[in-house]
Amino acid sequence: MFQTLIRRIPSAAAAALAAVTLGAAAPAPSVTPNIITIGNFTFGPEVATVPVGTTLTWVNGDDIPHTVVAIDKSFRSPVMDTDGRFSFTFTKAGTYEYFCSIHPHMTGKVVVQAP
Ligand SMILES: [Cu+2]
Repeated sequence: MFQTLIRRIPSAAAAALAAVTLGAAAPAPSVTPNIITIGNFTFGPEVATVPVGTTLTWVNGDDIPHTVVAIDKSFRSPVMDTDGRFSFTFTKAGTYEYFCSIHPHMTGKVVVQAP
């Protein structure tokens, strides 16, 4: 009887510890790569909605050079060849419309939301 009780204590303590550990676990951080792919003369997604502080990376998947230029001049990439990348961190809320300066009919938009 006494020994049975002793044997139960460690498992009960372990269960309690496991419960505490699980309860304290932080939610997994978002690992979404914030990538806008340029393909077939199109930005994908054409409209990206992100929170303030997000870094977006454009990747040129076309066999043709492209650029990313904000209409309000807040960012401007160099010419990106195939697989070229350009990143920009959005520190202010707002709507940022952009286009490719080589092919101005290519347009996209980033909506940056305040926290
Ligand atoms: Cu282009």
